[in-house]
Amino acid sequence: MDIALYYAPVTCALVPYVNLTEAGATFEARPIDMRKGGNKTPDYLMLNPLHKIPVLVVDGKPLTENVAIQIWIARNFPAAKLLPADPWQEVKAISLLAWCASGLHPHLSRYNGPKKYCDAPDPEAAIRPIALKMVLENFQVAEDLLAGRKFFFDHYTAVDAYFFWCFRRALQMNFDLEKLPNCHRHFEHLNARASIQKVLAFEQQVKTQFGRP
Ligand SMILES: N[C@@H](CCC(=O)N[C@@H](CS)C(=O)NCC(=O)O)C(=O)O
Repeated sequence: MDIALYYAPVTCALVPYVNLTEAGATFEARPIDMRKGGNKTPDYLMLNPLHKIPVLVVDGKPLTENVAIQIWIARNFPAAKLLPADPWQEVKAISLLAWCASGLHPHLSRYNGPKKYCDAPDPEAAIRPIALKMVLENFQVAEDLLAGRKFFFDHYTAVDAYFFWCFRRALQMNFDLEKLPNCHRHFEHLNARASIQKVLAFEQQVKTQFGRP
């Protein structure tokens, strides 16, 4: 099986990179420089007409959307237990993956790029406080789920990497997250994991390659 992952630094492509690594999969990460429009070239648009990263290409066939990508990895590398074995717990995990993708990520995107969502004179002032409120409301759900727990489920699952990425983006945007000790603990614990350290090293390598600090 030939697996390629289209990846860009800082983006949610971190999640499949981590889970492919957790799965022990052999894959080629193909870095895309979004600042130079690498996700809008004709070749990339053939893979994903919506110019989003990540795309997973399996034996030449592109798969978009992080939720589907994580499920594909979990199904094809069952030994890694990236989703819980119990059927109910499995769909609960898929529910949390979908929540990261459609509940959390869009609010982070709105905070990060308000101009894309608002044509009022001062988009940052109009959008950011609302987006921040929505992110914090969502993080509170995670805070409750993570109370007294190392992971969202009994062991590491794909959900942990996805939530790690969401929380990392919020930290990078300097949100005040002081009132979320369980999320912080989860973040620090994940941060020490070998798969996360591997993607962070790769991210730095790609940034250097792209001439960024
Ligand atoms: N729903 C998509 C969202 C992916 C997404 O928004 N990716 C961002 C980076 S984190 C992106 O590629 N943005 C560039 C663009 O929209 O042109 C998924 O879950 O895979």
